[in-house]
Amino acid sequence: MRQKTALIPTLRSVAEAEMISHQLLLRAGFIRQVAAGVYNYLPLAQRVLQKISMIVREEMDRIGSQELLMPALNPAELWQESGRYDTYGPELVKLQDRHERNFILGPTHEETITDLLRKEVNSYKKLPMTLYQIQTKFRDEKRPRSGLLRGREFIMKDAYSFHADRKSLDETYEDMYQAYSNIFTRCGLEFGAVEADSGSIGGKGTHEFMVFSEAGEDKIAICTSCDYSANIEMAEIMIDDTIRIKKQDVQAMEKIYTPDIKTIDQLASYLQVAPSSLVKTLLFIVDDKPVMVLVRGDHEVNEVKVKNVLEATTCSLADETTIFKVTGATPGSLGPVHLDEKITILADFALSGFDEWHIGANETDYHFLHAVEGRDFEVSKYADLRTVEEGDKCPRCKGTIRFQKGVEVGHIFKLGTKYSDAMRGTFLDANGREQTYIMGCYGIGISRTLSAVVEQHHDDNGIIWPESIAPYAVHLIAVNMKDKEQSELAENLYLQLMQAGIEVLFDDRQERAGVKFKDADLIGIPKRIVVGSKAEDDIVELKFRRTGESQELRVEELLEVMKNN
Ligand code: 9G3
Repeated sequence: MRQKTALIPTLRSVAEAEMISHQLLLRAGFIRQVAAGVYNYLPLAQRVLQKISMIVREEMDRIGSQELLMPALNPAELWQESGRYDTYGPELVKLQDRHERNFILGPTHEETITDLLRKEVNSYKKLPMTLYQIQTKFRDEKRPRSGLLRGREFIMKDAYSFHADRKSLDETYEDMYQAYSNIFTRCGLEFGAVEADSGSIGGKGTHEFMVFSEAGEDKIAICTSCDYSANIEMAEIMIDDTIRIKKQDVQAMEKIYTPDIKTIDQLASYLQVAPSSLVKTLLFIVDDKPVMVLVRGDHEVNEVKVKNVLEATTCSLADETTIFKVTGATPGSLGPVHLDEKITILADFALSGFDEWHIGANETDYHFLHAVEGRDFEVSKYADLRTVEEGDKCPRCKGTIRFQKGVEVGHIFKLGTKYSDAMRGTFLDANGREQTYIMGCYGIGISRTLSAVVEQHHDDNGIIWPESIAPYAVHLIAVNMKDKEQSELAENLYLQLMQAGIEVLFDDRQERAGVKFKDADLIGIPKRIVVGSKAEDDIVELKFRRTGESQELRVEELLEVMKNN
């Protein structure tokens, strides 16, 4: 491609753009914003997207997954059938056709594919079957941000697998895990596969592929001694198994007046004790029912764990009005004593050894001292309910947990029968009995992967593309196009490189050398050939973007080197 006529609108600086990848993609002329969370992918970006897609296709095809293409425009009925038309609310892009029939723009395709399979694949003989597509998805994010990392329109590879039994699902899951590892390795990413929230499916039902980056929105808990890693949304806590003998003779509860004390820290300084000896009480609404959750004063409640312990689908903190209705008190004075018996009380494992609890009295501005579990109130269930913290012990090896930030580029799930049950997706087994498919689903953010690569591969001067997904293999630069020797040699090289099947971007612009080199650094093509003053001797420079190393070569040598690399 000749740069003279290429659409590569580089910029010396950009105003906004919080993330380095967003900034560099704008400055290097790869993307332009069309609307909040909606982007044009300019020619260079499109080439990178195509390369990432080809790697994805090769790895998917290798494990026997078949490519198809489903529509972006989907009838609302399918989403009503699964129940998700209402549960996803405003994030789902909804629209009507001219006959006022309801449609959505697909944010993911579990419904569409289940509908297809239930009509077309009804025998165990066709199973397992895995299908994938690479397609633009639509999600009306509340807060689109960070360029391509959280767009309202983005490119995703989504795959779905259908199985007659669990074992088959496990096998495909393993294949996908391996394929995803290959894909991200081939894209030049440093990543980790971390255990993630599997909802009520349980077990090791889901992994997120995380690219380590300070710019990431996700926090990952990583053990410094073993290979345990998990999203902090669900990272397990090591259960301390020391047996504690509780004191038997705790004095009777005492009610104390605690005006203006709303937080654990305030209560701790008022009572002159450490926050870790106090109990934090929160009220959640879990599947429409109030649930009281108790953790140690210095710990944080993990909503995802609360939801999973109760095998629920929704969980959120109760608002003040609800709290008052349920307990008769304001948020700073909640506790498990004298609570309606019908309300579930969950307590974190860390509280199981507490002899006496100092807790809210369910009466505004009052607390109880010396409450004893079993005597003054009952806990419905002890469980792992708190969020991990740096320095906690690893749940596998008792090593130390540290945090890292990451960007999620892939996610694999064992779905089970959630969609096939809801939509009656069935097949006949070997005995002629009707069975529900067991499903898996597997996603890769293609446009996200592109920005994650830039996030990991750049320097102060610009992007440094890994060869596997670089928009071009070589950037050919004629320092002075007005110089006849230089322009002729460059033109000649351009033709020869193309004939050799090498992808070349040829900077044939009548620009100053400084401008050309700055642009080349910004764009980040891995190899650069500079045709300069030694053109008359048939000598050019070959320079590597990553290391900055360069060597002078005669043209014949250069062509040999290029063909062999
Ligand atoms: C929606 C909207 C947003 C969503 C979803 C549905 C996330 C939704 C999860 C997934 C799961 C997997 C197939 C590929 C791998 C991931 N955001 N998810 O289901 F309606 Cl508006 O997408 N899907």
